[in-house]
Amino acid sequence: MIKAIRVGVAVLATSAFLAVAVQPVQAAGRATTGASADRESRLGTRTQPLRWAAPHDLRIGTAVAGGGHHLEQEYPDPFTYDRPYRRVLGREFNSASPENQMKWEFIHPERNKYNFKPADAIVRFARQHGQVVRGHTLLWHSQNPAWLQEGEFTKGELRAILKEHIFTVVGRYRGQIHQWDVANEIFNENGEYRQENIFIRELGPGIVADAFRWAHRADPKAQLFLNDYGVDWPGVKVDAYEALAKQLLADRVPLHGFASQAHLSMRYGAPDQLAGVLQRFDDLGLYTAITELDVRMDLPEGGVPTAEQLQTQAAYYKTVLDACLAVEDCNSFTIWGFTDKYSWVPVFFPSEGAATVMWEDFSLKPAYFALRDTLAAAR
Ligand code: 9MR
Repeated sequence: MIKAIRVGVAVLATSAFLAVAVQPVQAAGRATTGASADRESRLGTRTQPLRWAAPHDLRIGTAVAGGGHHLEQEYPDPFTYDRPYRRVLGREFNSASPENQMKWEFIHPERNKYNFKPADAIVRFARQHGQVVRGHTLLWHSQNPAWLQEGEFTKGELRAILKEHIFTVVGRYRGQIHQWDVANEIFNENGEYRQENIFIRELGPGIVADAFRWAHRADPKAQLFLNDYGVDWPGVKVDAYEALAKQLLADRVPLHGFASQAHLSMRYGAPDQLAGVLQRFDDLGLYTAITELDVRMDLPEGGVPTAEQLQTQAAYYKTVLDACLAVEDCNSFTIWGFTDKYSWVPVFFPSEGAATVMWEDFSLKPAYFALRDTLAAAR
């Protein structure tokens, strides 16, 4: 009964908010300063935040901007000085993923030097705001420091370097990390191990199991994940992950979860088979998660998405959330940044953008309301 009442309220709210949400686009283009956008932002602050709309067993997260190649010139580290950004971050989410601050390049810039400050700040902020943290990432082919990528190491040295890194970084945040993306993007689209990954290339794929074992010893409570993009539809890449997960579990390696990043483009259709993909890993007894969702679109001339594009985007966001909600142990749902102000998308995909759920001034897009109302209805 109580559930029915809640759902009823959510439905009423949906239609009212969708009407408001579309308004700034039609009335004032991007409307970063328009009156309607202001009104919408204020409405947004008064409505139930995403984290409170969500079912209790599902964490709602975002990437915390900072350190990215797309940010370093203009915005050295928005998390530290953009107060409206911090307010929304604290209000809306109960999980935080450092977008770059825990990657090797940032946290381990020299062989014998770690830089924990930016990651520490996020972990502290998260604690103060009742948020968990997703650690990202330990074994990846990208954003590694030159000393590592270009160094001349024996196999033994390289293995020792990885082990030391994992024990140091995971150990520092022991007990404070909900989930670690231990292995990130380790397969190519054809399901073969990615040879660009220095550890896999030099040490062989068995290093993946070692990374999980070391991470588990360093923080026995953290849930340890495989994480990748391009796994939203069934295919050889998903098959490769399923085979690996089965093997790791058979070998009693501490693997706890499989995650789809879900970087989506409206060019390719909404991932309507994602629930089935996640279910395959749930069936193995693993947690599943959505870790980096964003939905980019081709921007029309002038750069302002149409109302129709925004509705389509909202439907994509909802499709991904629905998939997670449909799978029993999908326990974490993270969007890769919540505002276009700091999104990585336009830098990496120059003709696309508007990929997040809020405009640059934090006013809310239809995608935000689609998430909020879908969460409320599932609660
Ligand atoms: O959002 C991140 C951006 O700031 C970095 O410049 C970029 C460098 O590769 O990485 C972005 O985050 C990636 C994430 O760590 C792993 N999955 C893909 C994400 C988007 O590229």
